[in-house]
Amino acid sequence: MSRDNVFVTRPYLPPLAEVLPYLEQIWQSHQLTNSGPFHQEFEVELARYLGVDHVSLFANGTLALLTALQAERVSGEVVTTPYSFVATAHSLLWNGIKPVFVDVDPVTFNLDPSKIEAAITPQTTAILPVHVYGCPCDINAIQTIADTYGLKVIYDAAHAFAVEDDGGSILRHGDLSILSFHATKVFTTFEGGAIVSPDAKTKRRIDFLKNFGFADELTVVAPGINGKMNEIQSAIGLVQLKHVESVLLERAAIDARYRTMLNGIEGITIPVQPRSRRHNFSYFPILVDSSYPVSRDGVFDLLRSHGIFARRYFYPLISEFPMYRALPSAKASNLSEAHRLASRVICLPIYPGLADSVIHKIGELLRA
Ligand code: T4K
Repeated sequence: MSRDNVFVTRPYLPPLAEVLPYLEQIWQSHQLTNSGPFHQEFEVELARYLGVDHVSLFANGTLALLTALQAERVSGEVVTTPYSFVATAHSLLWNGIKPVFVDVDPVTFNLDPSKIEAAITPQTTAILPVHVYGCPCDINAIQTIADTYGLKVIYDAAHAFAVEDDGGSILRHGDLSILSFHATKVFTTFEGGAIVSPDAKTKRRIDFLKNFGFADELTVVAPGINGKMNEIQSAIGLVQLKHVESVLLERAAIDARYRTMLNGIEGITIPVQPRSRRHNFSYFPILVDSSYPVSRDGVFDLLRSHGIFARRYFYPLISEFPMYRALPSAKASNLSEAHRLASRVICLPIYPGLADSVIHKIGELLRA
C-alpha cells in the first residue's frame, strides 16, 4: 500500500470532458441561477432516477432541512435523534424549535420507535428521524405514532440517496424527506441538497420558500430564504446521474470486501446489512467492543498512524454539544444506546477507487 493518506471518503468526480460542454452552455447563456435550464432538467431527471414525483433542489442539505420545517409549519418541540450530524438538530434551533432527543435502536442506529411516545408532549408537532448511514428507519412504527398524535414526519435522508424498500424509494415516506449532495455524499454536486414532496402543491410552497417567498415578480407569500441550487451545481448533478449506478456498484463491492476481510475478528462488530431492497453503501461503520484488546480511540489512532483517516461518525453525540446538553432529554441516562454506539463506532473509508490494498491493510491491522 502506498503511504498516501486515505480519507473516510473521496468524492466521485465524472470525467471533466463530460462537464465542459455544460459549462460552455452556461457561459454562452449567462443564466447562472434562479431556476435556469439545467436546474429544471436536473429536477426532472433526479425525480425520475429516484422514482419520486416531486423534487425541489437546494444549495445544500441544511437549507433543505430548514425549509422543510418551515414548509410544514413545524413549531414547539420535535422528537429527534442524538445520533446524527449536528445539522439535524441545528435545523430545529434555527427555526426556534426545541429538540427532544430520544434514544436509538442498537441494531439500526436509528430512532427507537418504542421510546418515542414517552417523549411526546402537548408542544410536540413533529418527528425528525434520520436514516443513519442510509439504513431505513422503522417507517411503519414511526408513521403509526405520528398518525395517533397528529404529528408531521420529516425524514433527514441526507445519507439515503437511492435507498429503496419493497415499495420503492425510501424518500416517499413521511411528509417530506431531505437529501444532501455534499462532497462527502454518495451522490455529490459539490454542495447541494433537495426536498422530496408528496404532491405538487407542497413542492410549489417549498419552491416559493427557497426563493425568498416570491410567488411571482411582485408577490411575496412567505418570509423565505435563499436556498437555490445554481446552474453549475445542477449541471454537475446531471452528469453525475450518468455515473451513479456504477458508483453504487463499486461501493457495494467494497462493502462486501470489508465484510470478508473483517469477518470473525473477536471484539469487532460489523453492523448487519440493512434489509432494504436497495442499499447505497454510503458508510462502512464498525463497532469496537470492550472485548477487543484496543480501545475504539486506540484503533482510530492506529489507523491514523498508517495514514488511514477513518472517522468517528457520530461521536460526540449531538446531545453532548454545548447548545444541547442542558436539555432534559440530553441526559446520558436517557440516551444509553446512543452513547454506547458513539463510544464504539468507527466509519472506515468507502468510496469508488478505494484500493483493495487499503482494505487488506485495514483488515491486517484490525486482526493483528
Ligand atoms: N443531515 C445529515 C444526517 C448529515 O450527515 C448532513 C451532512 C446534513 C444533514 C447536512 O447536509 P449538508 O448541508 O452538508 O449538505 C461532513 C460533511 O460536511 C457533511 O455534509 C456531512 N453531513 C457529515 C456527515 O460529514 P465533516 O466535517 O466530517 O467533513 P470533512 O470536511 O471533514 O470531510 C471528511 C473527509 O472527506 C475528509 O477527511 C476528506 C474527504 N473530503 C471532504 C471534502 C469536503 C474530500 O475528499 N473532498 C472534499 O471536498 O462533515
